[in-house]
Amino acid sequence: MKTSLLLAICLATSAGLASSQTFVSQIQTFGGVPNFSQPLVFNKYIGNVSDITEIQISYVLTINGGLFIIDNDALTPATNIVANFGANLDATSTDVTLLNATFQPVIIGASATNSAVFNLAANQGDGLGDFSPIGPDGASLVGTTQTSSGTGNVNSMFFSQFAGGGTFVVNAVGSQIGNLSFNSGIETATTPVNSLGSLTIRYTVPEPSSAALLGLGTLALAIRRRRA
Ligand SMILES: [Ca+2]
Repeated sequence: MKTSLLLAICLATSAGLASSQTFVSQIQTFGGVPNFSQPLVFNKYIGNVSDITEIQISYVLTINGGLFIIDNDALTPATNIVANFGANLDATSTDVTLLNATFQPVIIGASATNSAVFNLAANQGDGLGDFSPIGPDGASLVGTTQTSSGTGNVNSMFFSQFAGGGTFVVNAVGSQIGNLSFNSGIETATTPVNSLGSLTIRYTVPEPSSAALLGLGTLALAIRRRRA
């Protein structure tokens, strides 16, 4: 009597051969003196929305120049006044939804600023509307070059808006920042900063070559055993 046993072991593609991913990135630049809203045109991903595992939006914002004058016109000193002077960046769109996993704007309130702390004496004889930077009751903050950058991810429920070809517009919305931590009796005058920067949109999708290799990852092993 003979029996035979056929044992087939199939080793399916497992984690070790998982498909690699690649990035499809596009960058658009903006620049000028805020306030502005500059439309930047990006391409949608050409392919299936199901390919997309991540949509990342990043920004770089650089400011330079400008002058922020503060002048205490009150009869009392002003101490430890924090001055922030620079530019703010928001990314907005009416074509696509730029919200993250917690439904907050992906890029909002991104800022590059000059900051300094001032101690101002009580008013020294100048008056309202002269914006005198001369101390000890006045000071000025000269704009220097400052850069900030950051990244956010689009909520996956909106990926379909970014796929299938065509274009969409993202607005780089720049605005001036010039504020004081305490401003009672203090007047300010601003020569705006200049700003420049970029927005990058990056799709994470499968690497084509790896996807093709998935079909070759199966190993079949047959063992035949006979016994009398
Ligand atoms: Ca003054």
